[in-house]
Amino acid sequence: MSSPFILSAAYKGSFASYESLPATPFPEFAFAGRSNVGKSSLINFLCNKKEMARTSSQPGKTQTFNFYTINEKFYWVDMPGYGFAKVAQSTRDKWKKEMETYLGKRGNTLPISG
Ligand SMILES: Nc1nc2c(ncn2[C@@H]2O[C@H](COP(=O)(O)OP(=O)(O)OP(=O)(O)O)[C@@H](O)[C@H]2O)c(=O)[nH]1
Ligand SMILES: [Mg+2]
Repeated sequence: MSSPFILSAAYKGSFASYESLPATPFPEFAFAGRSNVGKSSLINFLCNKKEMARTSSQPGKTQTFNFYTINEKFYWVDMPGYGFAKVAQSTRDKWKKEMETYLGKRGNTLPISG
């Protein structure tokens, strides 16, 4: 890994709903934004890994909360696209609800140290 900041990065798991998220020991940083803006591509770029986060030219690729363990110290959370993914309106509505719940309710854990 060539970044001086990202020393390790590994896929942790995918979770379909806020309720299904596990308790985690690390702080979490979520990547949110319009569908197809490049959230998953940015994660791969920052980690210098081509295919850790799955990407697509079609909006609507990321459909779950996808967790990546960074530096064994925190998580990055790749979220579904906000707004106009090419999926059913009911699915977009569900993602909106799940993401807003996540952003509003997910608790902080320990601060980063070391
Ligand atoms: N030209 C250009 N295109 C890029 C670059 N990085 C990503 N892309 C393209 O931009 C699009 C973004 O795809 P994703 O990274 O899957 O976008 P996303 O925001 O995760 O999308 P969702 O998962 O649908 O919310 C893809 O077509 C990528 O190939 C870049 O540096 N340059
Ligand atoms: Mg994505």
